[in-house]
Formats: sequence, structure tokens, C-alpha cells
Amino acid sequence: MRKITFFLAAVLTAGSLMAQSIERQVVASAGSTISNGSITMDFTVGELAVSTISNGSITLTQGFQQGDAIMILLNARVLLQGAMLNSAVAAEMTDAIRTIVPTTSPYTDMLTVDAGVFNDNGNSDNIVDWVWVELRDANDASIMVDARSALIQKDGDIVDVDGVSPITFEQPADNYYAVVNHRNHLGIRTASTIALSTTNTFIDLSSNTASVAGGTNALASVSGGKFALIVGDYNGDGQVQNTDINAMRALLGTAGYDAADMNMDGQIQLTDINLAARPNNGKGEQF
Ligand SMILES: [Ca+2]
Ligand SMILES: [Ca+2]
Ligand SMILES: [Ca+2]
Repeated sequence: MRKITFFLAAVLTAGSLMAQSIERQVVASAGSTISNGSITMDFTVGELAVSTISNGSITLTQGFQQGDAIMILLNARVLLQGAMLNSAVAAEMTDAIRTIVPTTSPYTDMLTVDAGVFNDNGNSDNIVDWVWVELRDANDASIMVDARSALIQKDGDIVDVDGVSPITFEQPADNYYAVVNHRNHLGIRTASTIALSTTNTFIDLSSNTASVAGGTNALASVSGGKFALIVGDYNGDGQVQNTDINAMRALLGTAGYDAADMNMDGQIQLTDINLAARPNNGKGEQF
């Protein structure tokens, strides 16, 4: 429960409390706390100063009463079927396009990374590509609570822009469905909600079909007894159809970072159609 304080002293002493935490205080011209015994509501009104001030070590937020922001962790593993097609190592993806993956995410948040994140580590933590991760409401999985770009390693670990850490969302600790999508694969959603908090809990969506909504209809069997997102959705509409294949034909013979490169080797060739998209023609997302 948060209390409302109507004087400045507590905030102004923060300058002498380096590296210590102080109880959150609200400075406001008016406000109150109302309780009926089971529900408590804090509110403030009439804030005049609303800018955020920081000297680098201490931050003072002003204005409307703000909740405690926490970063919840999602440490998930998935595999991409396209990147498994040419992989020499079982249960591990190729990183053949690592050197041409853009430092700006291809997804809407346009997250950026340092180019060094794409360096060759000589191990299974090399970056394969960008993915798009969503949190969905536990009571209505059609409601997207939060979403962000992330990176995926050869072993399937979804990581933050540093290339190694689990990803975070600024959301309350709670139960969520997680969705993972990739620019030319069908997205998947967890079959059940998962409890996310500041605790690092590992979620493997590549080891059995029961962990994903739609089960065997949502995943492709790949090497090492693993399961992967289904490849072939060139236009990203959640279906693998003739429209995807026909659009890819126009790009045959070209090279580069392109959604038509289904097997993720940097080339757009007949193999991308015949060995990746066409075998999945007619499949669709299961959530
Ligand atoms: Ca890893
Ligand atoms: Ca499609
Ligand atoms: Ca290719």
C-alpha cells in the first residue's frame, strides 16, 4: 500500500541517500486514500510539475501518481524450421545470415543493437535473427498486453539486445500467454498461461508439442527430436498459401536479408520454395 505525503522533505533528502532506496512518496496539492476494507484506492489531483528530473544517479518523477514499474523476465526457447533445414548440428539452427542481419529490428518497434552482438562467438549462442515476442492477457488471449523485438540464438534461446540476457517487459508480475513470431514463420502461442515475474524461469517451447496451442498443427518436427515454428509465411499473414509462393518466385536468384529466404542461407532459390514453403502450403497459425 502506498501512502500519500503532502510535504517535500522526504523527496529532497534523496540527494543524501545515494545507493539507498527510499519509500515511494507522492507530493501533491491534494489527494487521499479511500478504503472499504478489501479495496484501497490512492489518488492525487492538481499536479503542477510533471517533468522527470535526473542527475544520473537519482531520478525524481513528478506529476500524476505512478505505480511501481518492475521488469518481468521471459526466458524462452523456440526453434525456427527454416533455420533448421540447412543446419549441420541436431537441435540447433544455422546462423548463416548472422552477418547480414540488420542492427535495426525488422519489426515495428525498430529496436537496435550494437553490430558486435552479431559477432561469431564460436558457440551455440551465436545470433540467428530477430524475433517478435508478445505477452497476451491471461483471461483473453486475443488481448496483447505488451510486445517487443528480441534476438534468437542458434540453440533457440530468445535474448535481449545484449545477445545473452533473457528479455524483459515493464509489466506487473502475473500470468500471461506468450506468443513468438518470426517474419517468415507461423507464430506460436503457449498452450497455457505462464507465471512471469522478476524470477528467471526457463520455458522450453521446442521440446514437446503440448506446450504450444494447437500442438502438432502449430509445430514442425525437426532434428534432435525437437519442434519448431513452421516456415513459409512470406507475407506474414499467419497462413502459408499460394500467394506466399507466387510472391517468392519473383525474387528467385536474388540474395540478401529477405523474408523469401526461407532456409535462411542468404539466397532466394528454388529450395526456399520446394523444400520450405511448399511442403507447408495450407498450414496456418493455431491461435
Ligand atoms: Ca543459448
Ligand atoms: Ca502468408
Ligand atoms: Ca535460401
